[in-house]
Amino acid sequence: NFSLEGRTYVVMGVANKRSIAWGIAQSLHNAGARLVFTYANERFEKPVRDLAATLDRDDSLFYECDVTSDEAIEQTFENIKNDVGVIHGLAHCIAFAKREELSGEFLNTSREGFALAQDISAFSLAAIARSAKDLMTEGGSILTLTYLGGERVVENYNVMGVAKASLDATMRYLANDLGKYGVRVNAISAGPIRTVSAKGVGDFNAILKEIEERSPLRKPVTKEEVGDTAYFLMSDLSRGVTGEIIHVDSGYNIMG
Ligand code: 0WD
Repeated sequence: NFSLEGRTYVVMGVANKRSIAWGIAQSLHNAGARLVFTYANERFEKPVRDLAATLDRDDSLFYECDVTSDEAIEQTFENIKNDVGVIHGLAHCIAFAKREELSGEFLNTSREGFALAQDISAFSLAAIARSAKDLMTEGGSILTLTYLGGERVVENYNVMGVAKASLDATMRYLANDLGKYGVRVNAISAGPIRTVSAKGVGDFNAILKEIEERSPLRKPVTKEEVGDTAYFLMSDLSRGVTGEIIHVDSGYNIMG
């Protein structure tokens, strides 16, 4: 049975309807899951609640969680535990880098910008996993979103590429730590999708065009395609998969 009925999943990082996190939320919802949303600050509360209201069920829950704060993370999962008890998975769809460091040369990255990108985009997964694991008493699946720029040099991706490399390694170490609790940890490496975060990356249009011209499928991926792979990773269909990066990128990563 690969329905997610009777299960609860936390989705972190919905900013608006274009967010990849929203594509994931929709796929999990369509599979029958109950959803718990977290957002960075009160600015996102209404947009997230309005989006969730378009789903045909009304038991979603909402929490503010700025992942730069250990206290906020601990408190959020304490609250989720009190309100729902058990969770079956979590999607970490969060990243941040200073806009001025997402173009030009990586060489110009500042100490502070480097640390900030690592903190929000990579360390947060470890901090969240530590708190979320206590709610995954029936086993679980943790999923993060990464990008090819962590495996190779992608023009302009710079400090975020280094943060994604760190996120990928964080994901693997967590997979090893949490496997004994029946918790799997994986990443989806998504192809470029036009979102608020993507707009911060220099010459994003050129990256998209390259996918259209050179990827095996000759078209950019959609957040719905990423969402359906997320559903697979959250379901028991993927029960033998952990520590893995699945590329949902129209096959672009195989091209030389
Ligand atoms: O092409 C793309 N869009 C790709 C994105 C390709 C491959 C991977 N990804 C990754 C991103 O790096 C990120 O990890 O997917 C993830 C989701 O990104 P997205 O859907 O492209 O972007 P967006 O809709 O902007 O959501 C990212 C959200 C933030 O939105 P804002 O507008 O605030 O930047 O990350 C959240 C926030 O909701 N976020 C935080 N959440 C909690 N605490 C924090 C924070 N401190 N900072 C950012």
